Parts: sequence; C-alpha cells; structure tokens
Amino acid sequence: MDGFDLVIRGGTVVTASDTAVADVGVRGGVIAAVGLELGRGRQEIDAAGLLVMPGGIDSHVHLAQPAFGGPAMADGFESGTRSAIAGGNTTVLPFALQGRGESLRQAVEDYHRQADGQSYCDYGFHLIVANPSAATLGQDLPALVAAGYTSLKIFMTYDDLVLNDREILEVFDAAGECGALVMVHCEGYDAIRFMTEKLERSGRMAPYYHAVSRPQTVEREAAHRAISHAELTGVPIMIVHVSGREAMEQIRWAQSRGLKIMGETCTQYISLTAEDLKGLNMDETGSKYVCSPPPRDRPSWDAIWNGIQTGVFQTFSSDHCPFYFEGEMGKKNPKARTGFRWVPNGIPGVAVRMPILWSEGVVKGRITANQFVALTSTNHARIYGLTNKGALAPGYDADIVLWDPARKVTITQALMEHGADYTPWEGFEVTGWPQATILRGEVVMEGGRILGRKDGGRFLPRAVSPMAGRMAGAPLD
Ligand code: DUC
Ligand code: ZN
Ligand code: ZN
Repeated sequence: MDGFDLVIRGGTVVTASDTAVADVGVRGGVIAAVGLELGRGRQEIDAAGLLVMPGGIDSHVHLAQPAFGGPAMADGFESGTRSAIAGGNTTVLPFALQGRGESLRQAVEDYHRQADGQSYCDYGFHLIVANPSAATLGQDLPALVAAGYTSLKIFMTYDDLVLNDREILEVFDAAGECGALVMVHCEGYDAIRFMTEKLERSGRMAPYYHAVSRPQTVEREAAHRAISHAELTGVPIMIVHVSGREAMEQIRWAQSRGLKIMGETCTQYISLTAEDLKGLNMDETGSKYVCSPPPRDRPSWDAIWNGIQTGVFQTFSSDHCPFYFEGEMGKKNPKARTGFRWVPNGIPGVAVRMPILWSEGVVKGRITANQFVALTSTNHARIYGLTNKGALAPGYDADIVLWDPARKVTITQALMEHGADYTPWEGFEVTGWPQATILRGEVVMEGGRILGRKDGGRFLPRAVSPMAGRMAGAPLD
C-alpha cells in the first residue's frame, strides 16, 4: 500500500470515548489509520504535547441571514466560515430561512448561491419553516429531506417567524412522516410582546430590558408547550439554545418520562449574564450582548453545567448570529437607541465556542476531554446525520483540530476573523486554544494563520437523523 499523504505523529488522540497516544495517517482526505509508529507520510506534523481531536462541528450558526426582522448580518459565508476554522471547527450547519411568502425550495437555492465557493469549511443547511403551508409540508419538505436537508427549525416567537400551536403540530406531524429532525426556538410570543409593551410604556428602554422582557418563565412555558406537542404527535425534537434551569428542567422531566427530547446549550449561557446587558451605565454598549434567549445569571451557569454533566444536553453550540455594533446597521444605531426591541438579537461566537468550553469545562474539572469532544463534535455529527464526520477512525473524513490544552489566551477581536466589529468576550481569559485546523487532510489554519481557501469547503447532504421519526406508543400510532 502507498504511504500516507499526511501523518500526525505522537499526539494524544482524544475521541468521544477514548484517549491514547497515537499517530493518525491520512490518505485522500480520509483517515486511513490510527496507531503506533505508522509509516511515513508525504507531509508530517509533529503533534507531541498537543491533543488530536475531531474538528469542531457547530450545528447552530446563522450566516447571511436577514436578521429576525432587522438589519443584515455581519457575516456571510466567507467571513463566518473563516471565523469557524480560526476556532477549530471543520463543519458548520447554518440555516436556510424561508420568508413568509417564499417557498422552502427557493430559500434553499438562495442560500446555496451565497455559500457556493465562499466557504472555508464544510457545511450543510437546516431549514427554517416560517410558512407551513400544505405545499411546504406536503411537497417541499419531503423532497428536501430526501435531498439531504434533514433538519428544520421553527420559532415560537418573532413577528416574521412565529408559528401558532396548530401550525407547530402540523410541522411536527409532517416532520414525523418524512424523518426531519425538528429544532425548536422556545420563547412565547405573546408573553414577550406583553412584557415589551409594559416595559416601553414605563420608559424602560435600555438594552438590559431585553433580558427583563423574556425571563426564564417565558422560555420554560414555551419549552413545556413544545414538549407537549412533541408528545402528542410522537415526534422527537431538539430544544435549542437553552439558557438556564427552568427550560433545562423541562427537558430533563421529558427525558425521564421516556420522551425523545434533546437539548442544546451555548457558550453565552456559561459565560455571560444579563448584567452584561447593562453596559457601562445602562448605555448602548449593553446591546453588544443582546441575544435570545438572553444570558441569565451565575446560578443559571451552574444549572447549565448540571444539565451538561448529567446528559440533559447533547450538543454545545455557538448560536453564532453576528451583527455590527457601530454603523447604520449596528446594534447601537439610532433606531436601536429608541428601545431594546429594535436591537438585533444575536452575537458572534463561532470562534470562541471550543476554547470557552475547554477552559470553563475541562480545565476547571467539570467535564472530561472525551465529553468535550462529544459536546463539540461527535454528538452533532450523530444527531444531524453527518455520517463521515465527528470521529477519528479509519473511513471518516480527516477533519481534525490540534489542540494546545495549556495555552493561555486573552480573547480579543483581532483573533476572531469574523465580520462583526466586536466580540462580546473581549478580555475573557481562556486556557486551551486550537493550534491547527485540518479539513479533509488539508491544514486550513495553523498558529492563527488562515491557510485554507474560501472555496475549500463542501456542501454536505446529510442522512436522516437516527433520532428522527415517530416515538413508540404515540397517541396517533
Ligand atoms: N434565535 C437564534 O437561534 N439565534 C439568534 C436569535 C434567535 O432568536
Ligand atoms: Zn432561536
Ligand atoms: Zn440561532
């Protein structure tokens, strides 16, 4: 047999299940061997002192998406995926958002046009269903699932996206029929509107009141409602971006009853709080932290860690949803200054997801390195049907991050490689940082230098999720 194209030699290989010193041999972009004293490679990387882990898979990022009723995003595919590889990721799953008057197929075509030749890492698309018409659910959705778009997201809030209960049930039922995995944004529309209008009438307009307008009660109620609809239709769901104890306990309760309910949490819910939204003095700098659900408080971080440690959450994502701070489109634009409701919801974070989870999780003894791999890569691949990704074993794509577990870094905008003009984690100190990112055997980032090409990423049609389908014993069985 020919030699290897690449051998990564002498590192500590960490997967979701095992840790061992080994060499990794790559041929044709695929892992060919993992073992001791492998033969020569045309290219050799000395990984002594580094961890060799599956490249990060961030299954929740927004790129080139017209914002939730507001301005354009700070990242298209080029800058967003550049930031992803800077942070040790090799695959992202952004969204193809259906406008209310648009067909789902049209939305997918539009996002493909924007991503084609503009991606530094591999990518697939989740669908966002905003118009659950008979044509969407009966024709487009099954055809798109068969073509590899095997997951969709729905929203329980936002004027342009919210679905009512009947529509949610119809979407769940249709997803159960064609095997789509449903992700749910759980925050209640009416409660948020009620709170927003009350706050505005009493002059409480600063960015901080964004958090007050959508407390955990609002998230918990919606999570419970989504779980009930999932149970009624017998359709598994993933509750995304869980921010604290209240929604986490709903998921735990559902799981304890044998329901196939999964949970995702994100970087901001273990590292930011609503206090950050106060800015310097209840000023507009607080808008840098406006995202939904909002960050909560330190006891919520503990609850989220508990959910991570006990398996309530399967995935840890960034929910990268970047907007500018300055400028006409920015979070502090004049319109935004007239009230928190105008501040676009979302923050950039694809580059810091892995370092912050490593630093706060592994370094502080809350999770093992193997759990880190499961939470940042392997579980994303398994749940979302990325059958060639998320593992370091022969036959899998050679998507690898070489990780320096002891490197101390102060997070700063210059390291982010994203399109936004700030990072919410400016000055945040971490231990652990990606030394190199390898995409299908090619080194695309090394020592902070981007070496990959903007047309180096491939679109990934995905298999049907092993979690999708109908739960046994559903009322309609
Ligand atoms: N939901 C997301 O998933 N991302 C950002 C904003 C939001 O509401
Ligand atoms: Zn959401
Ligand atoms: Zn999101």
